[in-house]
Amino acid sequence: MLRPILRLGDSILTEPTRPVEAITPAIEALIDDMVETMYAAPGIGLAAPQVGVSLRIFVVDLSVGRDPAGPSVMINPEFVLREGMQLEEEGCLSVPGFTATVARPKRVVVSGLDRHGDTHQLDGTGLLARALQHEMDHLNSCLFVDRLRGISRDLIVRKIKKLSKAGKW
Ligand code: GNR
Ligand code: NI
Repeated sequence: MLRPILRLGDSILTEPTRPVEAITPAIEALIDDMVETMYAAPGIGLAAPQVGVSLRIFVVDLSVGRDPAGPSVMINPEFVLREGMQLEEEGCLSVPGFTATVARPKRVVVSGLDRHGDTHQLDGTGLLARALQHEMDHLNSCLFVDRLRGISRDLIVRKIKKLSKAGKW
């Protein structure tokens, strides 16, 4: 089932997230919905707060469904390693229509549970490192605009406020 993606300004995106205590049928349904919603968007990642659920879960698939290996699911993820720095363009399904250059680690290793409750790690450089860091930020109430320096952040926030006043956000 597709779930609506919340946008910047929705308070759920900035609420603290809770760890998943047990992988119940409801959690499995949530994960299925997150994958379906990510592919439909289309996007390369999606975190639970983006669909209104304050739990520590994200999904990622750089191939947007083309890779037969399927999406990666991370439940209660933690950073194992962050190294280096990259500067690339980035967007977010919760900030549609806007992109900005964001400083991110060059390589990231994240450890968490898969949908069966088994521990697994994702080790990525480039876009995967960027996506992993971006989704971890969502679990910590942080959007890419929060990582921008003053001027470029203010510009995006001002434009969104204007859109919001016009009922177009
Ligand atoms: O689809 C997405 N593309 C993307 C591109 C560069 C850096 C991060 C991302 S994640 C984004 C989907 C999203 O908003 N996930 O939270
Ligand atoms: Ni995002």
